[in-house]
Amino acid sequence: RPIGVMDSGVGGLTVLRQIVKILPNESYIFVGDQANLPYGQKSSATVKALTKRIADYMLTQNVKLFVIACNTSTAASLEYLQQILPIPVIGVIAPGSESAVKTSATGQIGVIATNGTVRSGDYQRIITNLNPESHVYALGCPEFVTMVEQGLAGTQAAQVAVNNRLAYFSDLPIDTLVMGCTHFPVLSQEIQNVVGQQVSLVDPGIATAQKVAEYLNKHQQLSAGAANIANQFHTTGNPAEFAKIAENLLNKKVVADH
Ligand code: DGN
Repeated sequence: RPIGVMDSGVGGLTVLRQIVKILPNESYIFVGDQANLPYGQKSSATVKALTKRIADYMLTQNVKLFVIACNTSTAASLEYLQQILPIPVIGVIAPGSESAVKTSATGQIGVIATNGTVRSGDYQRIITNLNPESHVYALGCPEFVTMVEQGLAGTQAAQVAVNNRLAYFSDLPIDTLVMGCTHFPVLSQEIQNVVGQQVSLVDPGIATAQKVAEYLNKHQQLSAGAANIANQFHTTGNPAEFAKIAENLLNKKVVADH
């Protein structure tokens, strides 16, 4: 049985690539809901309904586990889907928060995300629950999502936009910055360039992948060998454009359909 992974767009592939790295024998079904992107500006109820629709599709595909590889969807729908789905559901915010708390020496933690995720307060709440001494500075960076979807990572224009937005952190004492939107690790070079090497970047996809592996291992649901791998990529947007970005991110040939 495959693992289901969803996002509003290509961002979820940054989580998928971490899963593939540690679970190379698993099959995956990835859904990018690009027709409805960006999720970050929509109401929580709308995001919840969109995520539920994808979860229902995943159930028809008999997935063994559902990964919400989108912070905005995780904030809007994780608890709800965990209650109603017959399969385990793993989101990215708790793993990202745990990893931030482990990474930070000072407890001064920055979070960049969509406005929806910032508004939910989930990172702020989970991080300060884990370490009451910590302080979270959360900033919405919605334009980063568009840049990644347009394939602009690595360009001068992207660096300028990242410089402008992250100037917010220049006077803040953070030692750790959480990339709290799954699109953002695509811009990690640009982000690191602005905040400097003294700030550690956290990619929640890494801890999320570990959580997936731990769950499957514990429940003896790991796939046995590489022989039967069958991966599927679906987008509600343009399959050719999706595949182009996906190939860059995953470093392999990707065929996507609608
Ligand atoms: N990749 C999504 C996230 O992690 O929040 C959001 C992208 C979007 O739809 N704005």
